[in-house]
Amino acid sequence: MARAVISMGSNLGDRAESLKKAAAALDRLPKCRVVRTSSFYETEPIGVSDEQPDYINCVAEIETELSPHALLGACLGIEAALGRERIYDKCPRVIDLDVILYEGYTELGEELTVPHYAMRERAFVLLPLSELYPDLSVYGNDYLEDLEKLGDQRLRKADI
Ligand code: PH2
Ligand code: MG
Ligand code: MG
Repeated sequence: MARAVISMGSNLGDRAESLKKAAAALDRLPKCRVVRTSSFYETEPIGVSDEQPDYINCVAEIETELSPHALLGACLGIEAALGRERIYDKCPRVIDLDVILYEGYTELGEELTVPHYAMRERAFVLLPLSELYPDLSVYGNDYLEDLEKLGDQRLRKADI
């Protein structure tokens, strides 16, 4: 069994409901169990080139026997089942599930990059992650200093 962290985001439709459905779907996967999830945060869009609605983001820690690539495939399947449409890069979405960390595993690949290529620049990932790992030391990676530099990103706990 390995631990892994999935980052979830939504900025279309009933955002909180989509995150809850995605967490339930992750928990229902064979060889996969959701151990704990962070609070939900309402977050401004980061790194997008157009006007977009705010997101709701959270992270979930899972325990899994799926390989990193099988887990990625399962996440893409859940996104499709919840109605995600890919119209252009970083377009608004009903649900996005990213495998951001996987215990004992790193890869810099076309299909999958672990740790996630942009997580160090994203308070919407690091702040929820700090609820699960208060010192932001996760599977041998340290993110506390990264989060300290992101004070200008606007986000707040969602009232759900
Ligand atoms: N996802 C992106 C790009 N920008 N911004 C926020 N606040 N939340 C996201 O989930 C997000 C984003 C690409 O996946
Ligand atoms: Mg993403
Ligand atoms: Mg994604």
